[in-house]
Amino acid sequence: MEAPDLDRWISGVQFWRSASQMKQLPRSDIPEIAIAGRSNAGKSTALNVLCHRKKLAFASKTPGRTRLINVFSLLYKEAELGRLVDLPGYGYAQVDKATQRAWEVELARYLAHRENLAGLILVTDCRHALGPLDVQMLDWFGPRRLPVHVLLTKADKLTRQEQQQALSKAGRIVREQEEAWGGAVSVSLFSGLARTGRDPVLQAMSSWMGLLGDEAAEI
Ligand SMILES: Nc1nc2c(ncn2[C@@H]2O[C@H](COP(=O)(O)OP(=O)(O)OP(=O)(O)O)[C@@H](O)[C@H]2O)c(=O)[nH]1
Ligand SMILES: [Mg+2]
Repeated sequence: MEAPDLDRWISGVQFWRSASQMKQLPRSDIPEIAIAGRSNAGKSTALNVLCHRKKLAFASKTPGRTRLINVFSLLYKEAELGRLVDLPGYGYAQVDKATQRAWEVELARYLAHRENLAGLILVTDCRHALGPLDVQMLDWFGPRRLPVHVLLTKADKLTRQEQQQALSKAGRIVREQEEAWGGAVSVSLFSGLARTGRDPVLQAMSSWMGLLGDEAAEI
């Protein structure tokens, strides 16, 4: 299936608000898609590229740049169809272990309890995809039985053959963990630099938000 409808409505993305702690985010019924991953994995870049924007989310060469939870609204004809949440990365080596751990716990709590979560985009560098911290996040998220899309980013750093190897390896890990991760887990290659690989993730997002049926056709 193509993703032209989503491509149209994703251009209605707008910054909504920032929070330093999950509990500052108000309860909501609007479907929320979280973008999580290791520090420096390429989350903010992926968000910008997915939305066809240059500086919607702040991407940086300095790891740990996203320290706030930044929430974006997906607006279409004044209706808010969903939200995208750009999360600070985990595993940021420049902060002490206790601070790292505190953030991981906070994130785990959000993934486990946020009522309006519709799915998770897990951004992971395709050169060392699905490392232990990523697996831990998915273990925590698994009981929700919500869908996950693993985005193997920085694909431009690999040859075509290596990309395929990375994809197979990630697919293997996902299949091995199927039981624990409950919800549907899809995997695809992506490059923020080359701006490639948008369609599979946009399709996943639109289906999570219930936009692949009549509503999408109408849009
Ligand atoms: N080559 C290449 N570099 C990328 C890609 N995506 C991101 N980067 C680079 O990786 C670095 C980190 O990117 P960000 O998007 O800020 O990563 P992040 O996951 O949001 O990082 P934190 O917010 O610090 O956790 C930047 O220097 C980006 O330019 C990609 O697809 N290919
Ligand atoms: Mg970021």
